[in-house]
Amino acid sequence: MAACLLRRILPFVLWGTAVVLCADQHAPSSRDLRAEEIQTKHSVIKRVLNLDENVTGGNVSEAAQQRLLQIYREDIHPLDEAYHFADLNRDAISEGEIFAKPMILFLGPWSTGKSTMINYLLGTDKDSPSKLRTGAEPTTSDFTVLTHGPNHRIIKGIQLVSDKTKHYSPLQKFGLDFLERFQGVELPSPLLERVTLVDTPGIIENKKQQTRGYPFNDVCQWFIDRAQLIFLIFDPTKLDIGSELEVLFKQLKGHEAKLRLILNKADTVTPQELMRVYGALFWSLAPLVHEVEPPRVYIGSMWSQPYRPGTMHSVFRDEEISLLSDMHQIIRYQLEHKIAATRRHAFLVRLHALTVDCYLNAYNNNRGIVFGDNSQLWRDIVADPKKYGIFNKLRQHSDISVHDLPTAQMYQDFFYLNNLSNFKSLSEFCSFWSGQCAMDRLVKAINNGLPNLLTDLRSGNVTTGQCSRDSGKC
Ligand SMILES: Nc1nc2c(ncn2[C@@H]2O[C@H](COP(=O)(O)OP(=O)(O)O)[C@@H](O)[C@H]2O)c(=O)[nH]1
Ligand SMILES: [Mg+2]
Repeated sequence: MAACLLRRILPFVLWGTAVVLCADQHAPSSRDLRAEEIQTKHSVIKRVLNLDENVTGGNVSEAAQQRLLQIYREDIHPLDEAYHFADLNRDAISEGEIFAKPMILFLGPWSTGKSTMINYLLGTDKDSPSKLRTGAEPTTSDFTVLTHGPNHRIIKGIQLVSDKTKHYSPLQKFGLDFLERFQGVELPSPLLERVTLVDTPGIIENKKQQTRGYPFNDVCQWFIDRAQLIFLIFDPTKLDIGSELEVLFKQLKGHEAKLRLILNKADTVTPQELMRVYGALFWSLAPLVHEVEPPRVYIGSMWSQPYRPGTMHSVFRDEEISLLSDMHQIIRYQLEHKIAATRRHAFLVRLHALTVDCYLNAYNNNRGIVFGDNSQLWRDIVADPKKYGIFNKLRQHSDISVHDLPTAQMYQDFFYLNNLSNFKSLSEFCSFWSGQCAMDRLVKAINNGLPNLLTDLRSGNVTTGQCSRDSGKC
């Protein structure tokens, strides 16, 4: 009887044991699952940002880059240099900056996951020597510029600002204390072949600016003006918006198009809490962001860890893909952005050259005897340009908006640095032989050269060595 029973049960027992053994062999451990999830997260970054593709943009973009450089050097730079545009302190950008890789700036309160997110994007979160320091306490006290290089290398701020091949020399004006807190990190990375990332010290609301030893907000402004994309990162458990952040919001005015808000570490709260925080974030931001269309807010957990159970995995995943696509657009359309930035620069250089010319004309038309001391007259013009109709003359140009006009204060500062005798009037920048003037070339670059380059780039119609359509030069 017992033998019969055993014969009947045995196949089931053996089958059951086999299933258990098989399951043991093939079921991935929770560690494997975590590793797999992390790997998937990294492969999504690679796929969406196209990091496996060759980085050179092909013939069209190289030819377009050359044409842009030609327009910049021949049509824009001569007046930029002659009228010391850089001293005006009005969004002055150098050739190096125009042709640099797009910059992505990470801003926000401390411990919101800025450095962790950079490590995650670069894949330096494990034991890489290039890993940025992270932690629950305020860990980042430096502005760190991450760029591509053949090997891991740390470059001190003082070295960065004196390197002519880079374009950080204007940062010198923020003083030695700042340079102590400024550094570059070079590392081989396919992402850094495409963009430059800038990590910043967190905003600490209870800390006075002066205790930093340098003008933190002014330094942020320098980077804000130059970044192509700004990630302002928040932590859902610490949404206090204090005075330092308020100042930052004011500084972001006019740059809303490149601003993205990230509600990071969203895995630290429950879905209900997250919804409440999302609403609160918008509420706090409303008076600070002066745009009809509010900036895009991404929600997620941008780090190399699996999503926490019980949190909104699929939402985080989709949000992360959208954010990466946003970054990819910046990389893909960088030449278009460069052309637009160059055109804006050209426009400001023109406005500046016309303004200085108006000051010069006002001086020449009002001065008395040829060899007399006219320094009082000059001081009067600089102190009260309205009396001499300087800005009214600029308004006579139909293509200059009143909203773009400079202020008298800007030119008081400018002429404090620059003597009148530094400048020649615009009429002196005309060729005796061809009759062509530098201002005509600048206007042609703004109205024809740069817009045509954009059109040709979009239609894939740019070739190397091609004559610039307007200047007729090769
Ligand atoms: N739960 C969770 N913690 C995170 C996330 N991102 C970063 N952290 C942690 O938050 C802390 C602060 O991160 P850190 O990158 O130093 O913040 P930073 O001061 O903004 O650069 C660190 O302990 C990180 O491990 C995330 O998405 N989820
Ligand atoms: Mg940090």
